[in-house]
Amino acid sequence: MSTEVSELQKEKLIHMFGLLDIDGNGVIEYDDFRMVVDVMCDERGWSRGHRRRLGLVRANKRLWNMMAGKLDADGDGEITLAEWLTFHFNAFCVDPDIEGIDRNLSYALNVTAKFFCDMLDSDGDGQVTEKDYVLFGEAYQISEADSREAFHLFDTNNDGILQVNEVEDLIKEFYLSEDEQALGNVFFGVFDFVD
Ligand SMILES: [Ca+2]
Ligand SMILES: [Ca+2]
Ligand SMILES: [Ca+2]
Ligand SMILES: [Ca+2]
Repeated sequence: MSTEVSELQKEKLIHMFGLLDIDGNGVIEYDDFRMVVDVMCDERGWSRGHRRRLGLVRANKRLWNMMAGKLDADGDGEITLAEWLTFHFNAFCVDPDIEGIDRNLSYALNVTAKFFCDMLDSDGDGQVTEKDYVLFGEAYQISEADSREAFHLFDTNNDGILQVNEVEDLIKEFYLSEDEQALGNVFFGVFDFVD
């Protein structure tokens, strides 16, 4: 990482913002997060009172509170693209050689990665299957073909499974890598990167 935000990182952040803004109203709010959890749980047939559904809803609230606390600079309950980029740009501009990865960002990343893994690993056995990943993609409006193609790229040992720690690494790579070839870049769907 450098002290500058690369174009690739900027493109990825803008892509991620659009992805998280599920209802497409131009801001990220709690409703966007809630909708994804509802879609995932409905697809899995988990009723409102299902143990894992309740767990996900709780984790989702925690994630939202953390995100709102760090990213919603004016505290109006919505994260705008400007707020989103400002937080990440500031975090990326801390020189990791001197200060290590920015503490706010590394905390946010860990919580975010953990949450996505909880959503992906439906039975909590520490493994994510292709089906889990396709379902997750559907909730974020990523096409099944793209999800399947990406999964096969990620599944480097071809056993049809991603371990949760592999998934966490891919998610962190998505946020942090400046390498255009990094696998994690397509974890949240293929996006057009124009150099
Ligand atoms: Ca929204
Ligand atoms: Ca705001
Ligand atoms: Ca699993
Ligand atoms: Ca594997």
